[in-house]
Amino acid sequence: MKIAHIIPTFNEKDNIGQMIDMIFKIGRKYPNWENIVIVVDDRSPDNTAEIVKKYRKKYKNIHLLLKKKEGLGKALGLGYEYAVKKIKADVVIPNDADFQWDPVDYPRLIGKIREGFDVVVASRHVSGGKAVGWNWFRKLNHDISNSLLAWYVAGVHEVSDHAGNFKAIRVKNVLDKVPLEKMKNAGFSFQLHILYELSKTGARFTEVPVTFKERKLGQSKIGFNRYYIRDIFEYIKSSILIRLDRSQSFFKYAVVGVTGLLIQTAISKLLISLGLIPAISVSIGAEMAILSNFLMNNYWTFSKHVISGIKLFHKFIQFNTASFGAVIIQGLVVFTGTSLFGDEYWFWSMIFAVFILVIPYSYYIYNRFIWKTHIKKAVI
Ligand SMILES: Nc1nc2c(ncn2[C@@H]2O[C@H](COP(=O)(O)OP(=O)(O)O)[C@@H](O)[C@H]2O)c(=O)[nH]1
Ligand SMILES: [Mg+2]
Repeated sequence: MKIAHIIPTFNEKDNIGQMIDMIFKIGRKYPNWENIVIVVDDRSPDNTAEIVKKYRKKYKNIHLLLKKKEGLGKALGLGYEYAVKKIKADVVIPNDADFQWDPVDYPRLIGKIREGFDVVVASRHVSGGKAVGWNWFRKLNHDISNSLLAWYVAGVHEVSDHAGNFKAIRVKNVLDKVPLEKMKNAGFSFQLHILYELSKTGARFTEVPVTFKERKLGQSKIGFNRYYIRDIFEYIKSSILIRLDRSQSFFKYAVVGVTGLLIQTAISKLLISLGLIPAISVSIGAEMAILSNFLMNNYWTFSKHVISGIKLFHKFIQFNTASFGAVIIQGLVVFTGTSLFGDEYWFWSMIFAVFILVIPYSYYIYNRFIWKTHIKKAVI
């Protein structure tokens, strides 16, 4: 198994040598692993690169990529691309140079890859994981980016720790499907964006608890400077773009709903004009709309989770049952609305029921029970 360790560095001369030694030392215990270290350095003024060049004499499997100062995201993007295209690695493991994520944990991450997971995230937020030595500023910074932005705004729920660098990613059919060259993140929003891109490949995620320690030597790059402010804005922007990308299915679902309503109206009117009684006509119209909604949602809105064969019939029954829930909701709301405000309010009660209750209700049921789009999350 070819494992590419990607270490982005900016002024890490005191750490990088020890980090390289440690990665190879741990790797020696596993004869089937070929470990390769890729250091991506933004031409650090402290000459981190010179140390790496010295280490290249000690170990053959070290690659040094040098570039101008652009930020963590660009460095990681370049490292990932290099690992996939040039090294043709089986697994990629990014890590920081400063030992906050202890490299002794990497065999545990690989263990989960061997169990069949595709993305294994070293996590501070699963039972047994923690961060030590954080001041209020780092805590606030983390809570806003991780909980507020990544979880609630972006809606990335595959993992609970979105901000860290340390993880193991399978390359075949997972990382090699991610359009790395299109990722434009300069700063730490890369971490959230790559998780989202990986989720789109259908990857199986899991988290492994680890302790995030204090930096061994040197200084953190996080602090109030112009890069930090730029990175914060980029993080907010990324979170919103991810949410919009994910809500495409919601937009399609709304189009399907409106089409259904038109079909129901047209069929009901046609049958009434042919002499059928209104109650039966509207019922047939409604059932036709349900059928059209089901088929359009199956082949368009949720096309990535398409249902076919005999299951299609079974799901249609479920779908009809769920639609019946929507009928009940509307009936109850119209009953309450007209009892409170008078019969002439039937229309506004119905509109209220549809937009405030039925649309979210159906969308939830479809995602959760019919097309089961919710993520495959493993319990550890
Ligand atoms: N190449 C490169 N590496 C960076 C840059 N910013 C941070 N790093 C590296 O990314 C890792 C994490 O950065 P660090 O300052 O420790 O961030 P913190 O752990 O959040 O305080 C370290 O190995 C840094 O050297 C950058 O702009 N370019
Ligand atoms: Mg650090």
